[in-house]
Amino acid sequence: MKANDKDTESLKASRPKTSAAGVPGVRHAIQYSLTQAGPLRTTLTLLNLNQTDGIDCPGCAWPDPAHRHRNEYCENGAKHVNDEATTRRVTRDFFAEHSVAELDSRSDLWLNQQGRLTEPMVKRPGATHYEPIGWDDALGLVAEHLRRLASPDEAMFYTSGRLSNEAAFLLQLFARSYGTNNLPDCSNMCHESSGSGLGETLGIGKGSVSLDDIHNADLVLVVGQNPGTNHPRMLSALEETKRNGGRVVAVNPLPEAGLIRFKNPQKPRGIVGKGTVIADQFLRIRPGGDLALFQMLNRLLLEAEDAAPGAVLDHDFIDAHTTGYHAFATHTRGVTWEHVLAATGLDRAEIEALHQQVLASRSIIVCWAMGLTQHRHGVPTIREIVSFLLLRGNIGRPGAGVCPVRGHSNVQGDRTMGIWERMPDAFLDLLGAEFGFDPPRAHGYDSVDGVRAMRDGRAKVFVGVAGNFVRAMSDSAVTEAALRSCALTVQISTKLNRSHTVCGETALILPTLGRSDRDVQEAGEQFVTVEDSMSEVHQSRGRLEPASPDLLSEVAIIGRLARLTLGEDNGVPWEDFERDYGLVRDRIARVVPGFETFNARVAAPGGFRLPNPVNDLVFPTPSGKAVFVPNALDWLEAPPGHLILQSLRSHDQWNTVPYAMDDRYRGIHGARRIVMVNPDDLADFGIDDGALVDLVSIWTDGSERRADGFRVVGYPAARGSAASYYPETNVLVPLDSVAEISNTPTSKGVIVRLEPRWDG
Ligand SMILES: Nc1nc2c(c(=O)[nH]1)N[C@H]1C(S)=C(S)[C@@H](COP(=O)(O)OP(=O)(O)OC[C@H]3O[C@@H](n4cnc5c(=O)[nH]c(N)nc54)[C@H](O)[C@@H]3O)O[C@H]1N2
Ligand SMILES: Nc1nc2c(c(=O)[nH]1)N[C@H]1C(S)=C(S)[C@@H](COP(=O)(O)OP(=O)(O)OC[C@H]3O[C@@H](n4cnc5c(=O)[nH]c(N)nc54)[C@H](O)[C@@H]3O)O[C@H]1N2
Ligand code: SF4
Ligand SMILES: [Mo]
Repeated sequence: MKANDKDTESLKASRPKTSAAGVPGVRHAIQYSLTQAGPLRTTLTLLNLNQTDGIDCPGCAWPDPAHRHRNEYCENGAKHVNDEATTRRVTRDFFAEHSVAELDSRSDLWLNQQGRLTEPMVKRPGATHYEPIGWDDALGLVAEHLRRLASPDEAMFYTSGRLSNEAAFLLQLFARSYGTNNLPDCSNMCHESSGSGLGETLGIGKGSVSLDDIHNADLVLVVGQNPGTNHPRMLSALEETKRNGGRVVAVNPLPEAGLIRFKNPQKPRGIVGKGTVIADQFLRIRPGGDLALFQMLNRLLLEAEDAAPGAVLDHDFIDAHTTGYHAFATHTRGVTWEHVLAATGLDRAEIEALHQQVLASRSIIVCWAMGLTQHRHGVPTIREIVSFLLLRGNIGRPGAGVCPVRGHSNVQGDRTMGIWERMPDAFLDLLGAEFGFDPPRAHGYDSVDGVRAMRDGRAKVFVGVAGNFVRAMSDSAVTEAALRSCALTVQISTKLNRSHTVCGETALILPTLGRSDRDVQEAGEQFVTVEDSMSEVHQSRGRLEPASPDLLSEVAIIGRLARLTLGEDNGVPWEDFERDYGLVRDRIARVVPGFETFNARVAAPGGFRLPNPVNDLVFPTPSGKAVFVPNALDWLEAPPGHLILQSLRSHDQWNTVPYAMDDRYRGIHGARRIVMVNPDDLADFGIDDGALVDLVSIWTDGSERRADGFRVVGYPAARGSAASYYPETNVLVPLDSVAEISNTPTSKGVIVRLEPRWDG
């Protein structure tokens, strides 16, 4: 049992908060920052955070406004950057003191709190400890393993969205030059369903709106997203929407604090007053009910049009720019209230009230995140949302469009740079022509297929950059065994995490510069670039003294590894790229559409916005038009005595990394092994608030998975649902439980029962 399995004793649960941020938010951010980075580095990071010549926030992908405040960051952004800027260090003495087995018994929180990694370390076959190794030997060891593999497809290269554009471009170039498309990334577990659903219907897997659009929309639907914690500055944008007379509707199984009331810490009113009420309507939906909700909204639009022909739908738009309308309309008219009410757990009156808001709104935006994408039917749900917008011409118009809100700060950019196991041929053609090689064409492994391949012995070398794969992936026991079966695991990381303790026969930890670290190469001080959730590309420049003199940048590590693996004469000037990142950008400019004259344009303060053809009503689909897709209605049903469990983030964590044991807005303090359940469901089950239970998930093949020792917290969640934190609950998600088409683990739709413990 790991240490985080024993933390329920100190739980203090109080009433959930109804407002977010304001003074307490700022105080919490500064407190955490000071415990990590001390006053000097805290001041430096915060003064530079999200400024045009400063550090791009390593937190989420929410964009920066054109006119920036001196304090253009949120509580959590401050925590994320100072978690990286920490003055704590993990040295060779630390690894001599703690065996790998001992480190593996520590909690995720404890591992992260040890501080920044400082020099390359190796765990040799059979060894109990990591020991120091020089950079040349470390990279030579990886190259030797890679060259020995029977096929390049026995290796895989995982990344998270922390990687810069420059490093991401070089990583995919290296993987493809070496001969594989095995480039799984965190997107596979995150917004892949958005990419699949948008790609099929609009022809491009990205959001179409800008911050201005959000500010000027008549109606913004925030669906399956908790911005108060995960994209805090989005609340400032929604506040602006409201000021301009727009409305906001939240659709969520939980009444999330920031959506109900928001205190803007940048405005005196936000600090002293009661704050803005953000959501005009809140629909407490059952997890997985959103497809049904949007199908009914679409049916109601069709019926409203029948009643007042020409007054509701945008027929000019539908005729000129879409295909599939008639089949879609016929299908949608068959959707029944009975099914929709069962699927959503909502009242008919609530849905009709939302329909009235829709009718009253000329321009509509739908924003969403993991509450939609991490479901079996995530892709159909996104397609249904697109149809909802197409019906009234809410695409390619100011104040209207699709807004998948991305997670990691550069997750969208990494995909643009070619981090994808299925990049289209057009990209591979340009890449091959630029560097004089023939990139492999067969699709590679995504995250789920990657685990299957390691489990089955088809993949033997795992290289991870900037993430924590073993904790991020579903079916923890299977994923752990898969990684342990590898001949070599390599982690290019800033901080210690579980992927260093659950490792292959040989394991390497390669420490690297973070966003906040100054990056000086032969040609001088370097900056990198990132692309946010709204396709704005801009610079990020590290400002702090690096955590250790022995760190290499990601660009340097990837380039040196490529030279050692592929040989010096492989035709790519890796050494020049390491010397001057501008040379990497020159190549990106020639390979990636939209990046023409990259260096010149990214030099401008604030950078530039990539074009989204959809906004010019150009749809890069096979038909050249946006596509209405009729979706079979699907929703989640739990057998009697069971609940639909969603695994989500607390306010005090960055993905797999808890910063503290609290979830302030939800009124939970001192524990993470908790499960939030509606008191009426608890009464039905005869389980007391505060009881100790095991969570047991069931799967279609009859198998069960168990997570021990969770404290029950009565919570105003939708009936029939439960919520608990990730990564602790990943053990419950079967590897084969994935979204159709996107192959994303169904982290928000796990069927579980609560088994009371005798020792509770
Ligand atoms: N502080 C902080 N910020 C982060 C992160 C972090 O870990 N910490 N992670 C970053 C990353 S990588 C990502 S992807 C984003 C994630 O951002 P979010 O998607 O906001 O993150 P989650 O905590 O997974 O929350 C999912 C939300 O969807 C709701 N939900 C769950 N199931 C359903 C459903 O079926 N229907 C509806 N309508 N709602 C549902 C949940 O109640 C919750 O409010 O945040 C990014 N920002
Ligand atoms: N059950 C469940 N599972 C989920 C989710 C869920 O909601 N529920 N969410 C999924 C989602 S949306 C995502 S995005 C994934 C996240 O999965 P990952 O992206 O793999 O995980 P992170 O926790 O973001 O990775 C943290 C590690 O990144 C390293 N790191 C941080 N900054 C840098 C840097 O600048 N450079 C380098 N090289 N390393 C750095 C640090 O060592 C740190 O320990 O998890 C997924 N898994
Ligand atoms: S909203 Fe996201 S990008 Fe902006 S400061 Fe907060 S964490 Fe950073
Ligand atoms: Mo994510």
